[in-house]
Amino acid sequence: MPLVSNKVVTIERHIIEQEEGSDGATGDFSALLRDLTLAFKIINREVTQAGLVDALGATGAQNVQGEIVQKLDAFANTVIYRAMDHGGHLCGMASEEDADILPIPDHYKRGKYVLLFDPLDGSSNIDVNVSIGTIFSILRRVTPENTPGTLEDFLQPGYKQIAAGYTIYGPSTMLVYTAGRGVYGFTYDPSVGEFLLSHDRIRIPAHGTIYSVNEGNYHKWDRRMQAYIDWAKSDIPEENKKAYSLRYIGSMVADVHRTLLYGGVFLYPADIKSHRGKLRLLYEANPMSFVVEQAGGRAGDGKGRVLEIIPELLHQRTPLIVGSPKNVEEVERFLNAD
Ligand code: P6P
Repeated sequence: MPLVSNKVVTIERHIIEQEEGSDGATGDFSALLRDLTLAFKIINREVTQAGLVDALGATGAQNVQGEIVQKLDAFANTVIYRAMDHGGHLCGMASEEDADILPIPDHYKRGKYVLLFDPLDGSSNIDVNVSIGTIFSILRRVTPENTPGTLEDFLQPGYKQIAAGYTIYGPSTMLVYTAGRGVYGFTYDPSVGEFLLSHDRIRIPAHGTIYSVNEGNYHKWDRRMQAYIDWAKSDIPEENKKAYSLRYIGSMVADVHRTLLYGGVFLYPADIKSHRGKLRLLYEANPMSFVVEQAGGRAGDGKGRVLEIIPELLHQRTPLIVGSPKNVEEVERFLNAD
């Protein structure tokens, strides 16, 4: 992916240029994304300093998922809510960390969008300095304007998203997003405090030789998924196929980001313990699927397209197979075999 070299394009400038090109743009959406990038800058500062201050470790509390809440999870959750509650663009929010939807305080104007987010995905890796990330998804409300957002505004299929993306806090911090007109990557330059366009119109390779899955769950998978994994890791001369490489970080944002740039496939299948898999549909699978599809990739749950799943619950989970189109087709060929 050629880095943008001769222009300094901040994400603010990029969003405005994108808006100028789209009909019906009101500037509302660009203001919303600007507020969101402020939250990412604050989270980035805390994440990069976590080892130096008492920000590592757990809070001792559990979230709605029954997972131990890390201090940085709670911090990121609060930062995003406070950055977004007063801008007048949202009528509600939903977070992985909270059981119910988060209302906009009555004294603030309510807008025409809802925001769903996983404030710090992969947070179990925080204490060992592995890349983690924030995932976000934006939908247009479907209930009457100027009223509090309701669950109906959130339980929409992923193809209704108007924007989605993630920020990965790694060796460098990058924001990757799509608003349905291609995928763009912005690398954070802390010396100027700006996200600068570094990956213009990201396209996922048509095929890759990396598969990314937690093979520790192999014995819990359906035999068809086991057959795919056995095939993926094998040299098959008669098919002119070399063994694929396994790369698994255990932080979805990092694994999907690598898949987006290098190609291949990331999988979190259903298993005999978790019939719907582990990943959440609304604020993990849907936003990542939107980004990968916009980059020319595919995203399925083993039966169909992730973005066409009709949600029933805010925190429902889904199996996920996402990546290069040819790699996802390879998996689906095994899952649909007799
Ligand atoms: P496992 C992190 O907790 C997460 O939600 C995703 O970021 C990641 O892909 C997955 O769980 C890892 O789960 O079961 O392989 O440790």
